[in-house]
Amino acid sequence: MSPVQTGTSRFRRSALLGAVVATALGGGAILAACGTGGQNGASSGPARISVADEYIPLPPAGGMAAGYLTVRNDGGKDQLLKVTSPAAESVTMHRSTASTMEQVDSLDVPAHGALQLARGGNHLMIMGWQKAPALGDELELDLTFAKSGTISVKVPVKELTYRPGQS
Ligand SMILES: [Cu+2]
Repeated sequence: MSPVQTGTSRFRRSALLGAVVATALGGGAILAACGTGGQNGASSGPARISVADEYIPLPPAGGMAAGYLTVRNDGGKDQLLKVTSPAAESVTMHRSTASTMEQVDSLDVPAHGALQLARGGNHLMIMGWQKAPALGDELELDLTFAKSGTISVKVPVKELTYRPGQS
């Protein structure tokens, strides 16, 4: 899915180094949890990222939009570092706490798990549209990961009440 093929040998070395550091810090449980059936401990392998359930609820004219998606990972851990869009000036990552939300510089993508950006939780905030989004538009988001490079997704604009799993 990644359009960017990173240099595999350099990549493997840093991934292995990461595993050594994690073990030294007492992260053995991570390896144990992911160790079944993997060659050389699955969590030390490359991240294998894909994006699912992406959508943007229709924003008020010219206004700020939220962006939701799920980053799935069938490999070692990764980190979402940056999101940009050619359709908007600014895309930021936010984490919701009990009563408020805060902008963050990165979001962790767990090994053999998923990073969820969903209503009420982590989300993207998108501002400064080149052109007001309309229902049915597909807006490009470019997600940059620490290990997996940049992945571009076309994100459909949906009704405000949309939930993933509906058509
Ligand atoms: Cu926010």
